[in-house]
Amino acid sequence: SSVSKLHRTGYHFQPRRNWINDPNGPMYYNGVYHLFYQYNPKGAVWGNIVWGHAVSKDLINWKELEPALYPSKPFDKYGCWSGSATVLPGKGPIILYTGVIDKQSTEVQLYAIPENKSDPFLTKWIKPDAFNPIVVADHTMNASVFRDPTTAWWSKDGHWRMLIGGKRNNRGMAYLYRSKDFVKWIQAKHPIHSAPSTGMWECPDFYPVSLKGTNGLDLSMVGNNVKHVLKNSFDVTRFEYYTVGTYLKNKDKYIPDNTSEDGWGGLRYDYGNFYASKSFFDPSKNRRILWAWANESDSKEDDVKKGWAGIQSIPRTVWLDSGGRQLVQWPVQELNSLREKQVKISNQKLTKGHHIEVKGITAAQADVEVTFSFSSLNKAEPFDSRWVNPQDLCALKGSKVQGGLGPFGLLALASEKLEEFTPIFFRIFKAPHKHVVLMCSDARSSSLKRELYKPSFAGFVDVDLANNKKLSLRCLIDHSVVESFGAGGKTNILSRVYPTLAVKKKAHLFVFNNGTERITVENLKAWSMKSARRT
Ligand code: DQQ
Repeated sequence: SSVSKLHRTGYHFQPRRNWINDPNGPMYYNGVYHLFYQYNPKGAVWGNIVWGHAVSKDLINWKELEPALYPSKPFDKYGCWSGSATVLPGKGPIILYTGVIDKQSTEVQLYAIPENKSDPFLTKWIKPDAFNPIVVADHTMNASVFRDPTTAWWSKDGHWRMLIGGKRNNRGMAYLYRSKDFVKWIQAKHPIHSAPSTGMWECPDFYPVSLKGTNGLDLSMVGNNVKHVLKNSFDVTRFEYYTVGTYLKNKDKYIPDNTSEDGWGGLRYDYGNFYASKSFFDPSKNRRILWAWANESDSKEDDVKKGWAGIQSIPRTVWLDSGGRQLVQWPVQELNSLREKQVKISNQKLTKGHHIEVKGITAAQADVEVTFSFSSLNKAEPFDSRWVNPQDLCALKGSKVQGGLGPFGLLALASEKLEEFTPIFFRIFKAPHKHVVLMCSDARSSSLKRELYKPSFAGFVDVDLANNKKLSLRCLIDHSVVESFGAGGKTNILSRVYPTLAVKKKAHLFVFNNGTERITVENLKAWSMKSARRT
């Protein structure tokens, strides 16, 4: 039906129909990228979970295969939940995943191997009975919050190690396990890390990042110029947090740096709709790639009507910022192969209250890169130290609230007369010793439809404007997706929106400024995006 098609994505991954959630076991093997995902083969709501499977040569165009893992054994009778893939040198890939064994949601950890390693798409997977389940919760643990094994890493002491997410009382836990042969696993005495009052840690991810340059590192890589990242998905709020820190190998401990707040209030990959993420190392291009699930923001009833729910983010290359305090992300370069018609704007002045249309592209399916500049910071409004939560601040100071330096940015998925639009913008404040940059993607004005979740997503951007009075923004617009990268990927926000007027050819794109300081659109490039091939 037409409702089902209006908001379907052109180039963000989604299967032909039905529900999806977490990305699972992403990997590169024998020249092929594999993406598995939590999938309900029977409908557009969560349930009957199997591992959907798609393969690609370029991370953009995907071929959907039959599910790779589905309940077939007593140990995964009630669901094949999230997990990861590890490519063992010389031996091929192994999947570690969580099986649900009963209606009480008792969770065990399982492994699966390809039936035929030389099948180019690894379509069939087997779950050997001999050692499965490979890990069960011991009597001190809560087996219904014990899941999502990570990719394993190998250490010179001859052991593989991996993490499993969990909770003790209300403490989030990343349990650590060791194995010599990948099938017999022993729990380490202590979790690699835990934090009080954070609730269940779902989908942990743990990996090294280089202190120099943007290259990714294989998991087993440890050395001097390396830090580690630990990310957890907090079941309670459905937000993810990560820290940058040190992995003390001898002690099997991970210690976050004192520049990384640990727990609520910590760093986030994305300040929007981005959950259960997972990264993998791509040896063919020496990069680490990050995927996440972006849930719908419409109602369950809408999803049933559409016949589908859930998409994957654009795969993002991820690396450590040169300051060493945070990560930076950028859409994989392969995405550029979908760029079609291009339009440009340069050196365009924007005085207060002005918006200018970016014409000539398919604004409902586009890629936009823009750099804004301004000549002074003097008009930045005073920052109130009580504004600790950027999302609240964005709700208070939305795009329509006039400011000093900002708000300025883009109006995406806008109807001609602006009855609907999703503004993605910056607003700059002056605190006693620094400037505070707010980046906002405000869904409140995104749709005339009422029964939608329309949050004013926002994050702060850690940039030094004193020497460089510029801010850049990239937006991937895809019918019901606005995926934004601020300041070269330092602060990112994925939002799901469902315009009723600003659809297909009736969608428009504008640049705007609503602050008294004049803003210059130094350089804007926007492209119509082709749809990804889906077979
Ligand atoms: N989704 C899976 C779990 C995981 C959760 C179930 C995170 O394994 O903890 O579909 O979204």
